[in-house]
Amino acid sequence: MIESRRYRAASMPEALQQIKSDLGPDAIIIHSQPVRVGGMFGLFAQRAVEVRAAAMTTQDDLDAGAIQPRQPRQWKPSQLTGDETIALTKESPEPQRPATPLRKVQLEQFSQRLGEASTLLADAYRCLQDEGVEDRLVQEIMLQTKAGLTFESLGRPDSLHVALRSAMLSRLPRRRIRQDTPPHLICLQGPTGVGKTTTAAKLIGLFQSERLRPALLTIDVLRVGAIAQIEAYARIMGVPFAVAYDPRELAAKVESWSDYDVIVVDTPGMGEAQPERLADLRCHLQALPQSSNFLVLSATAKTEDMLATVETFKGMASIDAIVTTKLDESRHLGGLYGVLHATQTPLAFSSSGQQVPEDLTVGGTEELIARILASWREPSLARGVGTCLP
Ligand SMILES: Nc1nc2c(ncn2[C@@H]2O[C@H](COP(=O)(O)OP(=O)(O)OP(=O)(O)O)[C@@H](O)[C@H]2O)c(=O)[nH]1
Ligand SMILES: [Mg+2]
Repeated sequence: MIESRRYRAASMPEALQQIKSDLGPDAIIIHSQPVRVGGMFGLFAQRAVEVRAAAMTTQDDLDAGAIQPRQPRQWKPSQLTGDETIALTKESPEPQRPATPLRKVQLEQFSQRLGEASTLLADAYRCLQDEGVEDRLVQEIMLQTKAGLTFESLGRPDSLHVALRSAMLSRLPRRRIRQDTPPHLICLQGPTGVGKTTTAAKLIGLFQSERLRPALLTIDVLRVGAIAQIEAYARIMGVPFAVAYDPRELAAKVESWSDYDVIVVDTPGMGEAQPERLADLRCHLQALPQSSNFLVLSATAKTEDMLATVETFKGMASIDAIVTTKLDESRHLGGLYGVLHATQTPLAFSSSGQQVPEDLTVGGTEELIARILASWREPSLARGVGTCLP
């Protein structure tokens, strides 16, 4: 939340001191102007400065007392013009030095930059909310973004974009899966219809393009047509293929394929509503303790469903990475970002289309963040907000 308040003080240093103690050291000045207060019939009025300042606040800030709730203090109604203004009284105000023209221009430029920066930050805040990033996470990202800004970068959309992107990136795990040195055994798991089999075929294509020797295994003997579907992919791509009907067969096949660089295992779709399937999968995974388990999640799923799926599959075996599919069909990706953040599980691959093997990206975290931020940059730039000052 952005907290904005108006102050009046005898001098700028006095106002700044009060703002810092009120809104914290990171408060920014949005606007300031000299004013005259008091007097009678236009006579004996004293010079003062009126300042509007803002700071990003979170509930934590309020709870921890970093930002004090608004309180009346040394209130002199005769010196106030607005009920939001906080007047800082002094027995004998120091005479103010008149601003030189150069200082005045600098001050105006500074105020303008701050105004532009707060517009951009507010736009970014709204964009993340609209994309479905959970409120608390939006606040954390915005605070980190603000901390990453320098005076020179204030009000510059490109600099703010960099700070925002790096704040979002830094909140996700950094581990990466390398396509040229993948794990020897990759097991794809997940709910029904998310794209496990299609992803398995895409991975085979990817590893072949790295001149590796992949092989394909399935334990999905439940769905009608499942074996035929994956067998067709194996035939087209010219890789060894096998079906394992029980954990013993699975372990034996993996053992006999130890010469292959990478073995991709496809599994039947399931969720918490199918406890027998989950129990069966657990038995198969126990036969493959060396396997890297990749959970496949469709980006079109609801955030709560994705989180529930992660919990369900974590109960089978540890999840080493997430693979996301159907990015091409999802309009808002903030929920997926939140799942990666909440689970602190790396994104191994991203799929955005049905084309095998083309529509697969290794990793995809940067692309995900770029897509989330795309709707922020466009409206701001279109309105010409945040042009760079000389
Ligand atoms: N648009 C789009 N469709 C995809 C993507 N990945 C897979 N699909 C499609 O999703 C459908 C289901 O894909 P499968 O690979 O059979 O899904 P699965 O998870 O193996 O399904 P089950 O084995 O039945 O649990 C197919 O029509 C795929 O072409 C993707 O990234 N984008
Ligand atoms: Mg399948």
